[in-house]
Amino acid sequence: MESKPRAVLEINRYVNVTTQIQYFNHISPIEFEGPDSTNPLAFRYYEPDRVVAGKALSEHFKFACAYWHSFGNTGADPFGAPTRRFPWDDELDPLTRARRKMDAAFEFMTKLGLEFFCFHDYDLVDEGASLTESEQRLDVITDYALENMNASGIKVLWGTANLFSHPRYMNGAATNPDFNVVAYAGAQVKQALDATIKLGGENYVFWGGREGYMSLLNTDMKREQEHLARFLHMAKDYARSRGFKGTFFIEPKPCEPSKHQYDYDCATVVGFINQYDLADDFKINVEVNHATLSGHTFQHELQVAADAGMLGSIDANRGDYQNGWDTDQFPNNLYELTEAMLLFLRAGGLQGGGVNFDAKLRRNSTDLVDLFYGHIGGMDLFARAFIAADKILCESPMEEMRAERYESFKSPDGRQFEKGDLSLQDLHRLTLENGKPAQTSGRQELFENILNQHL
Ligand code: XUL
Ligand code: CO
Repeated sequence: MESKPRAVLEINRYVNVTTQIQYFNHISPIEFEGPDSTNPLAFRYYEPDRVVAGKALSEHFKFACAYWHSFGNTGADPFGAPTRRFPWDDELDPLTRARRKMDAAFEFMTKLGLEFFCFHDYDLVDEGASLTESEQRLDVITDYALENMNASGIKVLWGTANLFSHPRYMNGAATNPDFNVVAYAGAQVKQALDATIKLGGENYVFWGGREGYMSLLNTDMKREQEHLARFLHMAKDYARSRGFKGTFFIEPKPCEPSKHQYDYDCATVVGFINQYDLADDFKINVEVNHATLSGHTFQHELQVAADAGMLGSIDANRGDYQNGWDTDQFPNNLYELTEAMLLFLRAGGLQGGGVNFDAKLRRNSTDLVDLFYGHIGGMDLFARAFIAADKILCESPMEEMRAERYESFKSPDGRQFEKGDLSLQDLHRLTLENGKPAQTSGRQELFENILNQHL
């Protein structure tokens, strides 16, 4: 590959061009050193330019940094105060604080070779006292973001609006029973769409943390879901009228913070998108920990989205099998991710999106360098799993073994069944003619062994 996706690693970007401020000055750019490297600040598997399955790894993944976790998560939890004090948070003025945070973000992404980021409106800058003040702040900070993006080559994978933190959304945003709150949410989405479009964002996400209910006793569910659909149409129509060509993603999650969220899982969202005539513009952003919270595997959710032609993007992280909440840890399970990458490859990759590390450091990981370890581990794991999955598909008998299980549908009767040319009476007649079916092993252990042998 001649083109260098990591051209962003220009030495003058280690110090912010305008401010000369450096936050990660003890850390050099992270390079690929191969599996034998003992350097904890190097990639062992992620070689951005390496071509696998016809494309450079960096193009398959489009790795993105989640602005809210990496530069906003202080380690606070419901039982304890923050454990991390980010140096940029020492600034008292909100716009200065936002600029310093952005300096840190661009220095971090440049050193790591992350070519994309994702943001909520109020990750970029604190919400103002009024909508107008928020809008003014966003205007200023998006100008500054553009300067940094132009200097570094880093792009926006997707933008979104935070419609869940402010108390005004305690009863929902687009699904709030109070029309005035619905209108406020609309105003905020307009603003977030304007910011995303200004920054050349490739996609726009809707995650509805408060779009659900705490109790059905006080909720008109059908009406709320119709409001949500109406709201999404309005957002889409507005963005299209402003020239936005990207894809909208809905990000399913079953619960937390609501007791029940309307975008419960991929199957629910596929149904919603189709029912409300949103399929031309909307696809799905599948998050690993949201999948496990809904009682499915990540692999299952990828498969459901892919089968509906809606596999848009991935929020990469992992949950904890003993805990019932969204722990958002960095990915580290090679076996499971390889299984997921088999589906990713079979689906032909993501439609418009990328792999966004919606993952946060543990509360007791308190150094800035820990941010590097988390992302290096995640990027390396994706590369390693992807390379293994490609080998399994190209070199192992797995695909043939899978196809073989359906071989009988190649018989004349099997073909007729698939075409819809047989009736239930035909199945009755055929069974009388053919007798008892022979027992055929599903060979699950062998499939699992083949996967394991390629790790
Ligand atoms: C919450 C979550 C969000 C979305 C964006 O669980 O995943 O961060 O990704 O709003
Ligand atoms: Co997410």
